[in-house]
Amino acid sequence: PGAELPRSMIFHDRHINPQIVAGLDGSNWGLEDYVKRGGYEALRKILTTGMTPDEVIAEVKASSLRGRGGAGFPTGLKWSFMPRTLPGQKYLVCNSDEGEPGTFKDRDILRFNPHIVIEGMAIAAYAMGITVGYNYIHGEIFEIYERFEEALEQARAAGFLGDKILGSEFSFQLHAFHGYGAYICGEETALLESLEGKKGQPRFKPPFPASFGLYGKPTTINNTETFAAVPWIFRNSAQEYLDIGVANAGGTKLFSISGDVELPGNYEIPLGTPFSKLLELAGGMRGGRKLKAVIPGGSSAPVLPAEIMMQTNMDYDSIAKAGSMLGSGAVIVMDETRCMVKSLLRLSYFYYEESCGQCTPCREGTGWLYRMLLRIENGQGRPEDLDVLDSVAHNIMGRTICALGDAAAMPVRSFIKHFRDEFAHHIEHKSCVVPKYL
Ligand code: L3W
Ligand code: SF4
Repeated sequence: PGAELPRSMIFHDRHINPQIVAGLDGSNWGLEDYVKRGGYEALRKILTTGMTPDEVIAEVKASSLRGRGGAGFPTGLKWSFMPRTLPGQKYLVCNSDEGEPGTFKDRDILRFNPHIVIEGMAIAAYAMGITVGYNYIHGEIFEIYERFEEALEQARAAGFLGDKILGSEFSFQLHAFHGYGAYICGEETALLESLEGKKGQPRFKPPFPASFGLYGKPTTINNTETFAAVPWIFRNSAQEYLDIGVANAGGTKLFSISGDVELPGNYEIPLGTPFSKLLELAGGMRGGRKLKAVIPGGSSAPVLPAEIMMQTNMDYDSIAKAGSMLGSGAVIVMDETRCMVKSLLRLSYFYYEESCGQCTPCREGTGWLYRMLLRIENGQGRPEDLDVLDSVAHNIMGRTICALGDAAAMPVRSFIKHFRDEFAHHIEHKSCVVPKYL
């Protein structure tokens, strides 16, 4: 499917589904195969042609690459925040602590193509005058961590990492760090705390990591997929990258599709591709059922009804205009058999469990949301509950240290906004609007 789309930058095939993933038996992830695919050419080009760090940052800016971890922040701009000429230690960190429900792209990049992340990080380190980096890998995925360690050894032995890389004056030491498996450690400042060996709790921002990061030193943190996108830009050009996507968001993006589709999996497609095309790539709706709703950007993003999604393109601005977020690109597809109360209850339980407990609105509010939804699901809902739910969610938003508070509130507000009748039916009739066997 999708043969007319441009070729993948990250995988051999743009269209990764469980069959293709199974076909990649893991034997071609190593250095030799990566180099055969053109790997480390971008780093070599930069170091041997005398491209300056400023030129590297300018090229990333021109590509309109935006952060793939959830916020979509412009990568070149973030790199330019690093006070490069300031004396003292600076750090580069890769956020591979993928924990957002519905998201499973970074683990596949690290599983099938770890060197592309190493090359992207080395280029970033050169651009920002950084000599030490860490890849913080989600604590529940052991084999990825082990593979990354192996890839690091290969890169060091071949002179792509370490002192005086490829005979240049540039040195970069990169290390893998196995995280603790808590969702909150994916929040950038909690990740830094955790990397320092402390409890993974978010810090107040500002100061941003660009000025006060790891061990209080200037630090740049990017997502795994963001680093993985960098080598292609330099092997080809910023303009070509930009041309693939849309005006202010260049390139392709990996979408992790889960839920009620025939072929759940990771799909790499150009930003701006219509959602309907993505659904088609994923084999369409499972069993030919009707599409009911989609969470387009991981569980923190507001849910959208089918009518809106089918008219929307998969890029940051289009999804924002439709009322949601592209987030990390995790597309959760729900068909007509899904109960919206039960789905929201499941999501709310997640945030209630994962709240780190530092701020009252999040610590208490996520529990209130969960318990009220449980009451409705169990047939004990009260008529005023929907307004109370919305008001609790409203009062969490913008009043917490990190984005987890908003992430817990946004699904609640959007589910009630778009599917209020279904919630009201649960409360009034103490039963689900979805027939048990469709
Ligand atoms: C220096 C400034 N740096 C912003 C940096 C900042 C960060 C980046 C974006 O949340 C979202 C969240 C989740 N000087 C700066 C500056 N920065 N202004 O730019 O910052 P921000 O605050 O917009 O976002 P964030 O705190 O990084 C991330 C959403 O992503 N999300 C979460 C996904 C989770 C995963 C996962 O598990 N892998 O992806 C999904 O939608 O809700 O809104 O680096 O330092 N003036
Ligand atoms: Fe912790 Fe929640 Fe506050 Fe974030 S918003 S710091 S997860 S209590």
